[in-house]
Amino acid sequence: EFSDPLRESRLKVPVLAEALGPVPGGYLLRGREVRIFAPFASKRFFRHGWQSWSLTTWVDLNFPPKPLFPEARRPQADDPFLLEASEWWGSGLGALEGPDGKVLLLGALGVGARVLGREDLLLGRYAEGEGEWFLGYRERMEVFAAYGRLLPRRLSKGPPRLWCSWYSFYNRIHEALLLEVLEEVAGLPFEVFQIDDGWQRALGDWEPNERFPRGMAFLAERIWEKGFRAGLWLAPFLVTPDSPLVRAHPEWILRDGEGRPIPAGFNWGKILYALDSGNEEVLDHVAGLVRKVRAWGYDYLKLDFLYAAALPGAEGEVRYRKAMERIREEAGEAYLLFCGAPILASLGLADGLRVGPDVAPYWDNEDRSFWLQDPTGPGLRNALRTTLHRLWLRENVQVDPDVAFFRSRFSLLSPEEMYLQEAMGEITGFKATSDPPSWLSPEERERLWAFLSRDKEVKPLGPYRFRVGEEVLDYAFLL
Ligand code: 9PG
Repeated sequence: EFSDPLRESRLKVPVLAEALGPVPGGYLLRGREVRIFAPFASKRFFRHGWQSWSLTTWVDLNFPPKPLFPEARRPQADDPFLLEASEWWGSGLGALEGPDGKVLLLGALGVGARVLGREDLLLGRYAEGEGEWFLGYRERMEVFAAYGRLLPRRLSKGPPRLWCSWYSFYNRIHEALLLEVLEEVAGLPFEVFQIDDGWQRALGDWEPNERFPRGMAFLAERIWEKGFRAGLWLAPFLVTPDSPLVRAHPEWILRDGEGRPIPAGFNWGKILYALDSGNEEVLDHVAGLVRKVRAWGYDYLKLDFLYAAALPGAEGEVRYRKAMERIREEAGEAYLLFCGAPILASLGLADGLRVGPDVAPYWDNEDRSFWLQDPTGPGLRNALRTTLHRLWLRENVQVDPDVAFFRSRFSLLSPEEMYLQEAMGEITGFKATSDPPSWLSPEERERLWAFLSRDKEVKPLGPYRFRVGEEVLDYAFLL
């Protein structure tokens, strides 16, 4: 079928799809595969990465995507299909820039879709079954907003202000250390004290290790006593080949047609496997885990490496969504922060959603970003770039730009760099840090106090420019 759905924007765009009719800001299409023939040659494609850490930015169509190394890390960097392709594909949506600066956007309304971008073509395809699509041609911010209005929403009240153990102590946490920090943060207006990776015995063995001799319920109680909600990190669908769970239930591992485990990445010096989120016993196990940590007293759960539940990629998103619906049900009113999570398939279920790679107390790791061609590694530049291109999701979910740094101690960041991340906390409303107050100078402590206790007025001046309080910030230089 051939139609002209964008007549009102005076752009004649041939479309190969079933046309459903106009919606605010654009047009609705239907089909397993849809083709949009742009009547112009665009130099740039909006490439949307699959999960939290995946590259999301405008890419130059004159240069094909570069392979990411080492290969073993690809499953945790993006939808593996996107990284193997020789052309630019995005996850769920894609867009081209028109000659007048407006943006032609094609976005799936269902889960499990990919979009190919060429200078004069957007090709959308659902990995399985068919579904609906939004098509619009508008000013950049308007067209993304129009698309977002058609996606699921879950807007919980008041994005949290939290202390997270990861970006200071990484997995070297222990009970005495956390109790010490808890004393230090007690005077500050945090809401959540979140324990990150390092408390568990092993992936798949979610009991406290020997560094937490009095157990996790004990710590949760101390946290509540100080007036905070207790938060805990989990990677519920991830295991390593030596996890006790793998020995007990080899049939729970996600495998390909030949029975080989599907690679889920490489981290903590080990190769990673995924639990099969389509297996009812796995879902019972994960639901039991959520019930257990809730009973310990944790009502803020950081659910990490969630892409594992959707592997091998877009094909797994329907299964992922069903699994996460089950977790949402089990978690009740607990705040769920999804991390390393397929973005579009998480909307409507997550309270908070990490929308970029990890920050770090440095700007960029060039060994990784340049030589290994990996834009998903920790570092402030990578984190800010992808977060900036996902701010349009603010109307659908609380977007987490990751923690801000206030410390000059143990950090390579300049004050200007730190401020870019602090302001992102104001822009998103999601305010977190890992700095223990004892690492801060009196001025830095004052700054953290101000960050937590009042919200600055934020006014978007363009896609990368914001007025934050009295200052104007322009992030365009880092793209
Ligand atoms: C704990 C951390 C923190 C952090 C999460 C996640 O190899 N990787 O690609 C990779 C990406 C992110 C990552 C770890 C490894 O960090 O984002 O906040 O919770 O896990 O291990």
